[in-house]
Amino acid sequence: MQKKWWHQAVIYQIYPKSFRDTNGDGIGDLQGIISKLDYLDYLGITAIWLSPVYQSPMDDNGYDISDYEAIAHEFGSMADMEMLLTEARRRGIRIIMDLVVNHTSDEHAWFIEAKANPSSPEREYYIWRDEPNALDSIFGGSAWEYDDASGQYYLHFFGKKQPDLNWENPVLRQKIYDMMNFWIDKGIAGFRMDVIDMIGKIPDRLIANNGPKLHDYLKEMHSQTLCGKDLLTVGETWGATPDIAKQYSRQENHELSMVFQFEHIGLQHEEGKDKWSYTDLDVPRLKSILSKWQTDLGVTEGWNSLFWNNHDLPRVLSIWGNSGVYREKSAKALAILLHLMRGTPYIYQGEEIGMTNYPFENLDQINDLESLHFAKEASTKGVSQEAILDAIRVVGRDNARTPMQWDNTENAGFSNGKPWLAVNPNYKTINVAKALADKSSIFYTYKALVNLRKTQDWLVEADYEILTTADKVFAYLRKNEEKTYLVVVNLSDESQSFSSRYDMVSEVIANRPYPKTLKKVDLEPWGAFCVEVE
Ligand code: TEU
Ligand code: CA
Repeated sequence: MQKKWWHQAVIYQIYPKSFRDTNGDGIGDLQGIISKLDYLDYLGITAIWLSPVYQSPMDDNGYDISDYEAIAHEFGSMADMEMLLTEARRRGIRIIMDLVVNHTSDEHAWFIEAKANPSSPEREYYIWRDEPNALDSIFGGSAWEYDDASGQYYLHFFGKKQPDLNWENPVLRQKIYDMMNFWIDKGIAGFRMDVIDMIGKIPDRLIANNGPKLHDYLKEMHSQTLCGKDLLTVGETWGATPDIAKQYSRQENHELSMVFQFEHIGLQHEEGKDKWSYTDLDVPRLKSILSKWQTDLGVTEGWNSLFWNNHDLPRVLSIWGNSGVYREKSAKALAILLHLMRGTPYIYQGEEIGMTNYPFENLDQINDLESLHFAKEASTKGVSQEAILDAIRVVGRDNARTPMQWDNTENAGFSNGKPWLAVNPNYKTINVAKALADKSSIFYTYKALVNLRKTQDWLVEADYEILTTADKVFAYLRKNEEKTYLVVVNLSDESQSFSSRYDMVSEVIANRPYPKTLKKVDLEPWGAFCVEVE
């Protein structure tokens, strides 16, 4: 394996709309991000994954792009974007852009032309059929929308305002590569690729993900844009198995640096059902899934990404940790567990201070397209309002999207105006200012983990081995030729015990006092530690 900068990187995801508002319109902006670069620098992160900041009608908060080479006016201007790149570079922070090329907005000039003029070349950039088939939109309902003017249907795997692009069209593909090069030339450090495993779709055969030409397209994209540039690319691939992930991320394949796999996230809901059928965490299954990914990808065959959160997922503390009495303890435990595995860790804004889900009480508080579609469909099927709200409170996407909590002043220091989405009422106790002032806060555990990632080679190279323990204890070894490290985490609200044959050599990180012996350790709820052993 050729060592790359992103093997020792930690990436911080920013959802711009909710990070920091500087002009009082209640919407986060690029100047807001610039104003917080010193904070991110202090945390120590290597790069920022910026959720979309391109021009957009914001039906899906920027995942519906109407101009790939312009900045959304809500967020600022191209000059602000250039300033962000410069200011970030000055602090050694790289910027990774979100690349949303499975679909555009219906307000993109291509789609406007395609609709207005069925004989235009742009018509072929999208997918039109005389009759709809059985394909469903991921947000609910049919994936086909009727267009009166031409009497044809267009495909949209997401919202109606997100028509799917036709990757079979070589002219369209070239336009996308040119656009990517426009951003690469501006000095960005890579791309997070939105639902990239859908670009090889074959609608007529009901194939959405992992279509037959997907990897050909990615290789072509690589040769036209990424080749020789040392950029980080991470694909969002809901359908990836370890074998598929190797195909994307094996270096000789010249496709992507890594992918986000979601197999562990699947444990948030009942097997075979949709995300709204939320369920309690099955710790033994979490152990086996994460361990499988650790061992199967190895170092030479592929590369993992490591994450608990993103802008589509509930706050991990609320779903798998403990957002009450053990909030601090469980946040640190989950962080230690994940960040000492092999792969590139991602931190989602607010995770580093232990932000939690929002106590939504009615649908007027919801902005998310997916949640609103679900509420509509579920109530037609007779599901009660209470059950709908329960599901949204547990897994709805707006939980991750409430404004970042900076301090205990009005609106959590996010904005002087009315925030576009309500601030979590717990901002007086959970905020950055408070976390920074307390050396034992969650923030400093994250800061220490980020620093370990940058300085400890074993985190990249050492092999992984799971240990047999009590069901709710997750313990693993990282071993290289010289050294062995032991990570032990109690993933429960109850005390657990852990025993091993190891002796402790030195301390690495913990959310509790280090044990005196490893022969038998009494682990309090959410206790976690890592030590070097022999
Ligand atoms: O998400 C892809 C996707 O499949 C999600 O819709 C996911 O299934 C769901 O959100 C889980 O709750 C990406 C983006 O991350 C998401 O924000 C966009 O809405 C979507 O693509 C369309 O661009
Ligand atoms: Ca603003």
